[in-house]
Amino acid sequence: MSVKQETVGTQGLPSMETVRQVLLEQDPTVLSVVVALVVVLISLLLWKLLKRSRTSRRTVLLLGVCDSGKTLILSRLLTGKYKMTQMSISALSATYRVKSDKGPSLTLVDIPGYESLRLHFLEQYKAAARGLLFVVDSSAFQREVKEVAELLYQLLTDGAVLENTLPVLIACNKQDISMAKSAKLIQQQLEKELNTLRVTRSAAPSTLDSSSSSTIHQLGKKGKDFDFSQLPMKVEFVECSAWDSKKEESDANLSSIEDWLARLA
Ligand SMILES: Nc1nc2c(ncn2[C@@H]2O[C@H](COP(=O)(O)OP(=O)(O)OP(=O)(O)O)[C@@H](O)[C@H]2O)c(=O)[nH]1
Ligand SMILES: [Mg+2]
Repeated sequence: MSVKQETVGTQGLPSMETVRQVLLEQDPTVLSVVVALVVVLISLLLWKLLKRSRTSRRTVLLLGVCDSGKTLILSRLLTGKYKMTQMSISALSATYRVKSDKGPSLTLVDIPGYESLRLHFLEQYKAAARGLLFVVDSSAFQREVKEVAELLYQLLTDGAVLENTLPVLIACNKQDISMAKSAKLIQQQLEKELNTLRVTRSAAPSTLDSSSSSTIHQLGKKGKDFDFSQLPMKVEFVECSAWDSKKEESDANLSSIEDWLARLA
């Protein structure tokens, strides 16, 4: 009776002492092989789980402040055609077949730029996101830099975006307009602005609605001036135009976005 109590734990399982003794009696090489096998199996399982979660997320969110050109870009990507647009008041979702040999499809979701709508739809779609297509009006950038940086800060410190290390493409749109800033200049100014923002944000208490499920995280490396390479996700900058106002036949140049979407899919 007393022997049974020593070898069997409270739940009818072998006690730790018994397991230890059995393991000590084994050949150490057999033991290391078993441990290595268990480690390999667990890693395989985790890798499969991670892969499944990535392949099940096939949505690309088009984000950006009002009037940056998200809806026109979506229309061009889907049909190639120019379309008159109005301020979006709802998210628009469509299937997009990427331009590559395999031709897998993605779901593109155009999130309205208007602030309160944008937050609502972002919460709704972000869990399914595979990547973010962040559209900037390069011709209005000087005027809008603060607003653009605030939205970008919110996205880059979002728990779901960080957890899935979502790739981000910053599409510097409206390059057909002569006043348009280059992608390089936009990147530099955004880095400066985000650097300032993270100082003010970390000093001030959060002003976010407490009902929001978003968790705000640290942006970039502490004690270093911010640059996009410090982020866990890949952030790329490209120039594009969804409309060429200078040409008779309204043309578009969205090949950089199409290439990114093909790589993402
Ligand atoms: N010149 C020029 N105009 C553009 C370009 N892309 C979009 N526009 C114009 O910019 C305006 C706003 O475009 P939308 O696609 O409606 O902008 P949006 O980002 O969807 O705006 P919200 O729905 O308010 O968030 C429209 O008049 C477009 O025709 C471009 O590359 N060049
Ligand atoms: Mg729109």
